[in-house]
Amino acid sequence: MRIGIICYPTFGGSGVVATELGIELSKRGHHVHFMAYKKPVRLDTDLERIHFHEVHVPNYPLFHYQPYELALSSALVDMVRLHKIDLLHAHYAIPHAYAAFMAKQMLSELQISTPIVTTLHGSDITLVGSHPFYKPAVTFSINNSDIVTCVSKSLKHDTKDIFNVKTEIDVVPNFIDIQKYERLRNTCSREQLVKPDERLVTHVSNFRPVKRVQDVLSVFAKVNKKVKSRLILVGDGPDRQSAEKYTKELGLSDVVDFVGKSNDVYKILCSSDLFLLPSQKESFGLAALEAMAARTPVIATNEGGIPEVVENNISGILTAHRQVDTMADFAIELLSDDNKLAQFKDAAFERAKEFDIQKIIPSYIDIYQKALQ
Ligand code: GMT
Repeated sequence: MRIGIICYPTFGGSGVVATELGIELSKRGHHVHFMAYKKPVRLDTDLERIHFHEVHVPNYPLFHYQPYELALSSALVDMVRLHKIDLLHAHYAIPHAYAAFMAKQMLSELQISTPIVTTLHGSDITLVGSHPFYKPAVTFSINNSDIVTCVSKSLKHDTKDIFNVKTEIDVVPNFIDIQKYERLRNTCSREQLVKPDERLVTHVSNFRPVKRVQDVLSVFAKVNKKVKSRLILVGDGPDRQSAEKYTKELGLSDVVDFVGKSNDVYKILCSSDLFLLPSQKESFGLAALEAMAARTPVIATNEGGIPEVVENNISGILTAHRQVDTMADFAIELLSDDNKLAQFKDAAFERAKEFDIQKIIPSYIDIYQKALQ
């Protein structure tokens, strides 16, 4: 197949999932054409059958907002025609599913039929998409996709709850390449990050308010009083500055590192003893799954799709959100008990294996074939 993937090129989970999906499809002999305003951060364009097309939006002074959707839908039409693309897979409803629909309409005037598969990722539904300014367009985009998928049962439920959805929604969970994690295992060097008697706690996110980075620090402050430990926060976003300020106020600057955006989180995750994800809402929690694939148990909230990924009291511990004290107590208990921690680490990895890319990809291939019929 010749598949066009439209995604965000940033560190967010939707872009990562789209990229890893495309790479695996290319390994299986499909031609994958990515379309985004920048090369996706995890995309290696030297790979065989992988192509990247950058969407340019000409800057015209008349426009207060440059019309990205227009440029994207025009670029999609060109790409489909030039590369004989069989179908378009839009990751994130806004504006990708909408632009894909416009392209499909333009192509149908040229007697070219281009099915659209849309994957909803979470914030496009629960946070941004449900805003009254976007809701009609998102509803329209969902209802006019040939096939719609969601990354968790919880997100499917939310989508049906928020929008007047007429299309069936398939749940296809996110995935990780477990073999890659296994291969990287002997490159892990914990001693570079922590002293032998220290525990390492980690958080990875885009520092948006929904991630509750402040709770990460509050939990860690309590943990650090009882357990010799360090905290590494990976990522960047609107709450980073206030988080750094809060770290100073807590007097934790010597044991907390903000390392910014990174494409190489594995080397931190594989050295970690605990991953914290106290999000207020999370449709799936790919960051937690990546931590588990690196054998790191997770303390998270039981919000959204997280319980579909992390099994409470087995591969991690789940609490209601804002329960900083409870999270800290669980973290102290886990980090103070070598046997229990080892058990949780093994369980986290076992759970991650269930989301191996090899198990999930066939669902997407079936969906593509169904869309093409
Ligand atoms: O979490 C974010 O803020 C980024 C966002 C994205 O679109 O990249 O993540 C969403 O999609 C990920 C991949 O499917 C999921 O793992 C995240 O849980 C989801 N984020 C939210 O629902 C807040």
